[in-house]
Amino acid sequence: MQWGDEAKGKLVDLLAPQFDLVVRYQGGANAGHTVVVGQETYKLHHIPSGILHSGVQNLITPGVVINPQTMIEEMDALAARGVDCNQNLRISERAHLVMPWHIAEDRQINATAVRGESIGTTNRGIGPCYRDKVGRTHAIRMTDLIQDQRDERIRTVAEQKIAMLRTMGASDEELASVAADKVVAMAAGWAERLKDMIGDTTDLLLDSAEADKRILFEGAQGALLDIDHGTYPFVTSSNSSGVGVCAGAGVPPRWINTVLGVCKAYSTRVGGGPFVTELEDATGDRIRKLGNEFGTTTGRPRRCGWFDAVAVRYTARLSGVTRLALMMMDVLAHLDELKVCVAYELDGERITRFPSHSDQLRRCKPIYETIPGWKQPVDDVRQEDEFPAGALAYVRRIEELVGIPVGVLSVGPDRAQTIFTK
Ligand code: 2SA
Ligand code: MG
Repeated sequence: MQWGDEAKGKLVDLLAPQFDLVVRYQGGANAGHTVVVGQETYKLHHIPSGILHSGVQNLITPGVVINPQTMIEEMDALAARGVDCNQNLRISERAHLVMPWHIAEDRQINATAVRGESIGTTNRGIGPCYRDKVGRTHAIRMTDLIQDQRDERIRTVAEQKIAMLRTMGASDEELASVAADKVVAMAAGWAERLKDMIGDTTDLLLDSAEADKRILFEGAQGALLDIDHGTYPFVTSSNSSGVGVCAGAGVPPRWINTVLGVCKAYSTRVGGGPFVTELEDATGDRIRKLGNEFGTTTGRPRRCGWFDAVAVRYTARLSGVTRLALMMMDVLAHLDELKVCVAYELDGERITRFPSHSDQLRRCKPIYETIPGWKQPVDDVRQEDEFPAGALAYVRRIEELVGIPVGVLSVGPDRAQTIFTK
């Protein structure tokens, strides 16, 4: 519901046993989904967070962009810990490949100031890959990897990309990393390793929906990073809000009946762009420390701030959320006083609508309501009635402001630290 890192991975892992399929539908290796099982921590980037359950089929569908090298490394790391992806992971032949040149191009994007600020991407080649997908002339899809013309196709694109990168001022080292011979050889290895997993996930998904199988769609990043509906241009390059499910996965809207909107009990953002409730002070530092707010993929410190009900009300409505999951309640338990943003002041006017222009959003000042902290740890809470009254008052106020009931509360990273309320 916010800018990502709300702990979707934890919830997907927890809910997965109730489903037949877990489906990733957008984003790529920019995602960082953390799943904690007892003493073990798994950091997933490409692979759906249902992978730890052997009875669940995991799909990577057309809307995802795949870096095969990263994906194979992730599969190997899981295999070393006893998780076998060969049986229960399927990859769409329609999904696009993040190629080495996309990573080089991403660095150039980050070196460019957009409206006075760098977007601060994850450098995973996401934007350039989606750009080529939409542009069509330089794209390479999973299906190309297993066709006879693979080498020829890669060679043609590599040569054009090298010429382009040269004009963009890429270093010799960067140019060497995308040399045609090198990439052709790498692609042969990827094809060999992945060929048995590549297939028509759209057909499989439609068959599953028609057979009344239970399907869980796992979003990546956050709704405010959505390319069409987020804080453009400080967004990712895919539809990372709820509206992205259908196009990315390849399912018609009629099959979606429940939408769980995952949000933190406060806000974080990593990368550039406006952030109305940001705390650039000791309280922000405190939240970062208590919540261990550092990027899963890049290790970057996350910007921290108060819960923004204007923003979450917007994304909850946009995504058709039926229940909210309020995560990281344990972090707020340490603070004396909490604030929730109930409206913005824009150029002297009070608004509750989320502005579409990043410059307008930058000018917005938060209008806060102060709520007393409950100052009591909640890590050991296992039922709703065990929460301190102050914590429940906070939850009720968020429900009112966002207009959606909270159905899940999380008090820590462990599976057991999750309370289902309604
Ligand atoms: P990109 O790389 O083109 O998608 O970056 C564009 C913007 O999207 C943000 N973005 C993210 N924000 C939060 N979490 C993400 N995943 C990682 C994590 C991030 C990390 O889980 O921690 O490790 O830094 C993610 N992926 C993309 C990004 O910061 C840009 O603002
Ligand atoms: Mg994350």
